Amino acid sequence: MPALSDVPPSHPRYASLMTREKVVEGVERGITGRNGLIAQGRGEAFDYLIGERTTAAAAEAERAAAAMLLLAERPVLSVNGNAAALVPGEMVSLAKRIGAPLEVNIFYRTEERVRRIADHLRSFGAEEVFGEEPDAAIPGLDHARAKATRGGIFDADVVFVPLEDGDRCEALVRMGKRVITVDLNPLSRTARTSTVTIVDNVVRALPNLISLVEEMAGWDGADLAGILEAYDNTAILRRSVEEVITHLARSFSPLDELSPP
Ligand code: PTJ
Repeated sequence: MPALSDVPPSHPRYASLMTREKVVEGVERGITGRNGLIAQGRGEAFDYLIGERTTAAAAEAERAAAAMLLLAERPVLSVNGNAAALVPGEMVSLAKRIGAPLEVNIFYRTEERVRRIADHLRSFGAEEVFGEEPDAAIPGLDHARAKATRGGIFDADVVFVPLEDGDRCEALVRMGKRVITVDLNPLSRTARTSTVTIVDNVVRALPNLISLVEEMAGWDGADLAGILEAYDNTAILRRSVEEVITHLARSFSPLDELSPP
């Protein structure tokens, strides 16, 4: 495969190749786990199925997520190896806009990788990064995966956790937290367990969320609460699956033309 610099921006798969390259770079820098490459591959496949765009259902979930983050009393943004490789500056920027800390919270935990991710976030201007000295455990998870920090995820009322594992997502919800996730697979356990599921690529979802939070920052609390009252995550997931079906049906006709008589 050619180096990224050899791929012209006009290449039809340029954005997707750039994203892939960032995850590879994350692995080389010890920020992203090797399993992150597999997760990215799965994500790419689902992104292809939705047409590599923010669907109407995802846009609605992003609006609900922005409202939930703005209404939260103790929001925390969780960062794993893939988010750190793909959207480090955006995570820091979103954290600043809503006055939330970040917490490094990784599935395949090594202390070295936690430290590298935290340093990486600080290099993008993050002021408050938890995760290097966990002092609490999320009930119902094994030791390494349970690690959390008081004042961070452990005490949060709303946790924004892109690309989360299903077990941990369920454990956070059991603790009474509202969980916002970004997951391109609308059928995953994480997608079905979360309070708000954004079925979008994290590289599109974060800039969208930043714009929405900026737009909605001055809104009345009652208007933000109204968005959440009207929000139905199961309906959003159903619509996300329908978007895949519609997109596939539309893409199928050119294949028909190619097939031999
Ligand atoms: O850094 P760590 O140790 O915390 O590990 C992070 C990964 C993501 C490797 C770990 O949590 C994991 O194994 O996740 P899964 O179970 O593979 O789930 C990842 C989910 O994220 C899958 O449903 C993918 O479709 C989805 N996904 C992958 N890339 C993206 C994505 N969703 C949104 N944007 C992406 N770029």
